Amino acid sequence: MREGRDFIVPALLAIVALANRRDRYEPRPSTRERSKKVMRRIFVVLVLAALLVAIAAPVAVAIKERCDTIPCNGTNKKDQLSERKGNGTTDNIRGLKRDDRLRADRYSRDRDTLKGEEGDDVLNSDDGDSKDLVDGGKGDDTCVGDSGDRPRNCEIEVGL
Ligand SMILES: [Ca+2]
Ligand SMILES: [Ca+2]
Ligand SMILES: [Ca+2]
Ligand SMILES: [Ca+2]
Repeated sequence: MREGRDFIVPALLAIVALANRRDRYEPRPSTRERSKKVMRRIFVVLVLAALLVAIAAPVAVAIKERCDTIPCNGTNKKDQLSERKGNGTTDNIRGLKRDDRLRADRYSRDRDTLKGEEGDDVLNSDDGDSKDLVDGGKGDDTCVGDSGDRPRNCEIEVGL
């Protein structure tokens, strides 16, 4: 999607340049022809403006941050979320769709829940305690944790 957008803007600029191009050998147009041309140009500009507005419409952007809420939800893009600060802070993090990285390995003595949901996720509850739940959901998921943490739907389990 992003690659597509990067391509669209230069393409639109090229179209504008073409629309504004003057043929050097063109005979001088009559006033009527000129006003026709101007109208056509205005139309092209309006269409392009509408397209640009559509492209610039807000879309969900993947989240890459430390959570500050419970539950802490990602987006339907590739998110990287880590647990809230502090030992004993219970977290509940969901990646939603796409391939996410969810981390609850920094603080311990808590009861964290990590849910990857759709996509190939990497979940980490390797915080030294054995009270966490890691659930990969659909997809090929990798779960890293402590012996005693509860793995669900993990295709690859490390330390669990
Ligand atoms: Ca936590
Ligand atoms: Ca996601
Ligand atoms: Ca753990
Ligand atoms: Ca998953």
